[in-house]
Amino acid sequence: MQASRDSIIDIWGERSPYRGEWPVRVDQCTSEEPDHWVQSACVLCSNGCGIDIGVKNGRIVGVRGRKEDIVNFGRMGPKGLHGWVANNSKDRLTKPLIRENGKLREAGWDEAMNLIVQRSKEIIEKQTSLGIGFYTSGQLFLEEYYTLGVIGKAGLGTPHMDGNTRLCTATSAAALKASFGSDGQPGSYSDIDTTDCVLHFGHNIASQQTVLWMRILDRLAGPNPPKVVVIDPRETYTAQKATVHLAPKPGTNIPVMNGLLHLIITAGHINRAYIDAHTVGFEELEKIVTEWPPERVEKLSGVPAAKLREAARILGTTRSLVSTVLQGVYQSMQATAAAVQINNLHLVRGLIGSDGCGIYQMNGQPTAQNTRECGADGDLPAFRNWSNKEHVQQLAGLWNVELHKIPHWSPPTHAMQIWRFAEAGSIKMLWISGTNPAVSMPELSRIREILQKEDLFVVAQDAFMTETTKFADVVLPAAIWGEKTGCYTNVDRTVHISHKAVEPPGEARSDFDIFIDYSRRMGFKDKDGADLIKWNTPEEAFEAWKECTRGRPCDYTGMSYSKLTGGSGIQWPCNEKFPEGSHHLYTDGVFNTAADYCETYGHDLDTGAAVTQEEYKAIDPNGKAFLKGSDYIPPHEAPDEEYPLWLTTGRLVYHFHTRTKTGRSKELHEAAPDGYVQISEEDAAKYNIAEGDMIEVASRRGKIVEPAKIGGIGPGIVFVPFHYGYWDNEERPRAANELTITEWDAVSKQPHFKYAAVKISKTGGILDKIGEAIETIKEKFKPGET
Ligand SMILES: Nc1nc2c(c(=O)[nH]1)N[C@H]1C(S)=C(S)[C@@H](COP(=O)(O)OP(=O)(O)OC[C@H]3O[C@@H](n4cnc5c(=O)[nH]c(N)nc54)[C@H](O)[C@@H]3O)O[C@H]1N2
Ligand SMILES: Nc1nc2c(c(=O)[nH]1)N[C@H]1C(S)=C(S)[C@@H](COP(=O)(O)OP(=O)(O)OC[C@H]3O[C@@H](n4cnc5c(=O)[nH]c(N)nc54)[C@H](O)[C@@H]3O)O[C@H]1N2
Ligand code: SF4
Ligand SMILES: [Mo]
Repeated sequence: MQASRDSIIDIWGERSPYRGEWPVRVDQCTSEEPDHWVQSACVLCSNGCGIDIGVKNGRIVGVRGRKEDIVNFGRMGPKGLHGWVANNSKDRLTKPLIRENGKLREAGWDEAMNLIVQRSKEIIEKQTSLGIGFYTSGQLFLEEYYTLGVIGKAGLGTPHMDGNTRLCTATSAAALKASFGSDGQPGSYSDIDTTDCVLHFGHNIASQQTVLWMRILDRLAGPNPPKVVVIDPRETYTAQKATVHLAPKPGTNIPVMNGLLHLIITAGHINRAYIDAHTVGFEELEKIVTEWPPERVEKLSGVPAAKLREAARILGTTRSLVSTVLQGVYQSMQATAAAVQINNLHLVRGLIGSDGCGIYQMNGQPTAQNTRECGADGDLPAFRNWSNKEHVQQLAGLWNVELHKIPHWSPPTHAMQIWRFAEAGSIKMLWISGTNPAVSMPELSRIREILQKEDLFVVAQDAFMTETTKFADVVLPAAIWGEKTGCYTNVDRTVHISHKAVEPPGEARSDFDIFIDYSRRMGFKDKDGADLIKWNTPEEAFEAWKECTRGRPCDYTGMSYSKLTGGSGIQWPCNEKFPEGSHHLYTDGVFNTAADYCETYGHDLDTGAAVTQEEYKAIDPNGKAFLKGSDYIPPHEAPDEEYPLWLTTGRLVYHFHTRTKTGRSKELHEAAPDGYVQISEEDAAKYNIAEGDMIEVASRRGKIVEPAKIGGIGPGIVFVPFHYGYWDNEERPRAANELTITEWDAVSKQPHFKYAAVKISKTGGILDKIGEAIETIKEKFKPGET
């Protein structure tokens, strides 16, 4: 590989100290000199870096950052620089597979699709389309989600459609809706260029959004650097740069946030005029947080009162603030309630809608925003409200179908419930696309059992043979990034186009083509007998999508394929009023909460009970933001005598999820070849464990065996990266989700991957043959380097 730096060792590259305008630095990694470059964006995290794909002789041979892109100004991180090699990997799926006599065999597209259609029709005949469920991704393209969303809602009429975004950033959407009336990030990455303070809440940004972290590192190296507050139980790379690092016990985010808000309010560090003019609910919020003096917070969370005070002083006095929130909140106890407290912090201080003031209820996956926008998850397209009949009618008009065709008698089924219905037998066909639940869902023994059920017909659409496709009845080979054209939207609403650079391998087809093929074979029509799906190309789908967004918060009507091509990505809303897109939402302090406009009528943050349309109309905030408090609820499972330790799980800088892409890059694989269990020095001594010892971690649901990594974490807490499953190593149980719990947040329905009670023990030197891998881990991961 020829690269502008060795990003495995030098993760973030050279500093460009600045304040104001982030300088350009073009990062690149190629295996050969490309004969041409094709415009794209990276699909290995939600940061959405603008990149070009290098092509030679019809093959991808490298990538480089786009210097004109407002997201990255040319920069790339290790995953982006190396992950592309997976496209060329020899073990790509190239033909459909069908299960026959218990074994998968190759089949033609006609045979595979006809089988899916035949099964669909049989199920519909017996039990209506309620027997069919879809479990999709945060990694397909906008045009694919919209097509799938229309098929599910107006073709089949099933409410059972959701994505792995439920595991990922359902809480982001829920928190934004709860405070501001609709999804959509208020801020812009450009806020980092001038802000005085950054807060990372349950977000290891240094590892997980490496390029955004470069922007912060460059600010830290420049004039008037921002203060950095980090709330994370582990001493992550991010925490190492913190002005103040609060390390709460897992599941205690609410006490910490209530404590911070209490100190800020009692010190008088609030913007009363903003609160009065633009919010509702301050008194109730104040009442709840008053119960949380620092000493009480310390008792529950372990965060020293003095440190909490220091953080409150910084957050209470800063003149601008950028906050990021991610899985340490979204996948932990009281997820939505805790994420909402960040919105509250910005609202009570009036730090929103202007330069330097951004809230990023972060996304994780590159296209998660589009799953939510397009209605391929449990939302209606373009942030419409399923319990507002007029919104549903708008969609019926747009798609030219009867209102009753679109399921809106109850909330769309969330993923955890879809899996439950499959388990219970009422869902008979589950179509999985672009996700690997046999590694990424909680409580894997249960997921494997469901996937293997005799009476569940499983379709899995992927580029590789995975732990999930292994169990499918039909496997469809998917074309992926670089092999198809489409758009996607990153955290700060920047929309990028990714052009097709090369042909997919063998007979692999894009998800877009597969979904349209299904629709045609099923004969889905509108009410005049015309084809329901009226588009044949991604560009036509994009044009249809634009119409769907007209007048909604995520207005794309001012964009086009040609406008997105040639320069930078563009931030929505982009329409007549904002032809070049918009950096900020809510600049005028008017939020999307009006009863006829909002995406939700809201929920009780503690119980998840829905507010009805009548109740909402009675209190219509009509443009004011909600301040919503919440009191502490203890985690559903906590350490006890039998399982005395907290488990938490997460990520490493070098791998993306179940490693289907990053595990196929030699550089990334060798940088982090195996999983591990991170424990504190205190626990290592207590259990007589040395670095690299194989240890067993057991919960009530399963067990894994992993080498020990000591340090960088508090006593009583165990951390396991969740990347490692079985496609490349079946020797021992090692997937973190063997241990995790089937529980979810009351409001967002996002599962709780961030805590469970476990016990650990030494395995007594078995499995020595992977000693070499352990040596590499010891070398690569010094304590704290996570
Ligand atoms: N390298 C890499 N980057 C990625 C990904 C990847 O797989 N690899 N995936 C992408 C995706 S889809 C996502 S969703 C994001 C996720 O990005 P992050 O949310 O940053 O990743 P995690 O490691 O899951 O969790 C973040 C932190 O939460 C902390 N944590 C655990 N429990 C608690 C708690 O109770 N409270 C608090 N405050 N913190 C807690 C953990 O110690 C961890 O450091 O990353 C994206 N970027
Ligand atoms: N314990 C624990 N579990 C977790 C988490 C955690 O922090 N801890 N995090 C959760 C989060 S935030 C996430 S996002 C999930 C991620 O979990 P998954 O979604 O299961 O992870 P991926 O490995 O990204 O799976 C994506 C699959 O899609 C395939 N793919 C890629 N591109 C395309 C395409 O264009 N078309 C098709 N059809 N397939 C494609 C890839 O080969 C891969 O198999 O894991 C969740 N699970
Ligand atoms: S920060 Fe995310 S989007 Fe940017 S290069 Fe890295 S993985 Fe890709
Ligand atoms: Mo995610």
